[in-house]
Amino acid sequence: MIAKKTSVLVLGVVLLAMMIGLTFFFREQQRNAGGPPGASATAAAAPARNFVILKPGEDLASIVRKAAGVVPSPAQLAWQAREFIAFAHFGMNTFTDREWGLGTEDPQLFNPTAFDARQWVRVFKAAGMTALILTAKHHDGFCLWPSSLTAHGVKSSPWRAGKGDVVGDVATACREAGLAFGVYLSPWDRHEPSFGDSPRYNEFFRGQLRELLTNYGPVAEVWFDGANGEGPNGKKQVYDWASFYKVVRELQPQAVIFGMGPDIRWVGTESGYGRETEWSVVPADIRDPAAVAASSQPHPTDGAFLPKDLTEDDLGSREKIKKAKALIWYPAETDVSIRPGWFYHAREDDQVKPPETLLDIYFTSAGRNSVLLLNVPPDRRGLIHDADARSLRGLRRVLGATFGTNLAAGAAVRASSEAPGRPAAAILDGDRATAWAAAENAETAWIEFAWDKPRTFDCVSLSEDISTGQRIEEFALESWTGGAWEGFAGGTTIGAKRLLRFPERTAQKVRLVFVHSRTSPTLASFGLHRLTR
Ligand code: FUL
Repeated sequence: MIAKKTSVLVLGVVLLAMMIGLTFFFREQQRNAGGPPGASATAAAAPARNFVILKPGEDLASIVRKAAGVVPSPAQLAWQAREFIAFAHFGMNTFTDREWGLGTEDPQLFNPTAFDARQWVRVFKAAGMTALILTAKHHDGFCLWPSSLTAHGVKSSPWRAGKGDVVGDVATACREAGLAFGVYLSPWDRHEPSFGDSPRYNEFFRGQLRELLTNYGPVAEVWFDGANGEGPNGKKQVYDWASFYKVVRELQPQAVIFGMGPDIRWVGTESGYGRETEWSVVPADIRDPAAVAASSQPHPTDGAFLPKDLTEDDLGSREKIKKAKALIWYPAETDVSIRPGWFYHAREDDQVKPPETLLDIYFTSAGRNSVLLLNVPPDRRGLIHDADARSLRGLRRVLGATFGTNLAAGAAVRASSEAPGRPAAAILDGDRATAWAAAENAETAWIEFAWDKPRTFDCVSLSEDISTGQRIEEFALESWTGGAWEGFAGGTTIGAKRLLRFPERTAQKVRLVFVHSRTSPTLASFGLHRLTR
């Protein structure tokens, strides 16, 4: 009896010692991480940042915790919420029927007959798009605004007797309609004589940026294309990227810089079909401008992409981050055109992607933790062609009918655990700003939804609370069917939004299981839907 009591006592002491040890270990981990492993730790830990430096030889558990502590900057968070953005390729190529102009085109050719930026914006807004990025200058160097630095642009065209300003009209139309406005300014310029004369062209480019970022109100996104070749004199340009970023930060601090830039990453394909597993936290070397250029530069002979990181299937798994020197929040934008080309060509009027294809693309871009940047090129009149507008209306109809109603609403929600102030009920309150989080350091968890009557659905929508980082590595969906839990769908990453489609299912209880998470999983929203065409 005494021996038994003693062994119970010894066991108790050992367990207590282990708990103290573990708590100490986790505290240490937290301190080393320089960021919070869980929301409740935020106040005590170093302020959350959108990057973290790793130590040489750091162990994987520590790296994973650090990865979970990397969060988007306020500008990146605002960009992510835009979800569906319009891209408008319009310029000299519209009138020459080319995709890449040579830079030698006569400005007299630019003459839209019925230009109306408000019509573009009406079409885009009705489609549910929240922003518009305009090609202020494509590779041919023709400027859609009256730049004081070159004569090659609208000011030398017959359009509005050289007094027109496409950038100005589009920026105003966006502002009036409440759409964010962004500019694409091609670094590669096949017209500008100073191109290739590196310091001179860098100054010229900074000057153009200054014009665009000073004269047209707030700019939400600056798009730096990776395509790059020789200038008119055959010389290669060495860009001073850091100085370009400085101009953007100084003049439009709220803007994000895409592509050949530090804030937003090219998803790695122009098909519209993003990767299944999309991490917004990736090794920092992916952002190196030389690497980005190598990825996005189509090969001169075969049109294939050079084999470089951005096009790989896996950018941010444990395998990838364990070899990194630093990790950054660098989320993906998926650019794709509604037509085969980026610019308008009358011969492609019957090749506009139908609503069905656009819907697929929406599911595999916005629905895979990315922002969808859909290009809809205005025609030679300077209007969005009816074929494109029709397709966008079709898409909107399906999206509205499908996602307008959340069949999960009204459920009784239960979770395996809750962090203080982060209740499960927040998932269904319709407010993305409130979220559930599992108890601190719970790397697995579940949430159960139960209704008074069965629900029939064939699609699910999930959002992590990315303001506290991206954490979920694998999840599964189960329904209570025939007296047992039965799996019917699942995936890896969730991030800002994850959409899944599956064969129709009817259930009165659904369980969402977080199989692996980098630290306590969070969920801002859960939706069950029925695809309605
Ligand atoms: C590419 C460019 O070369 C295309 O013309 C287009 O602008 C696309 C969005 O990016 O790199």
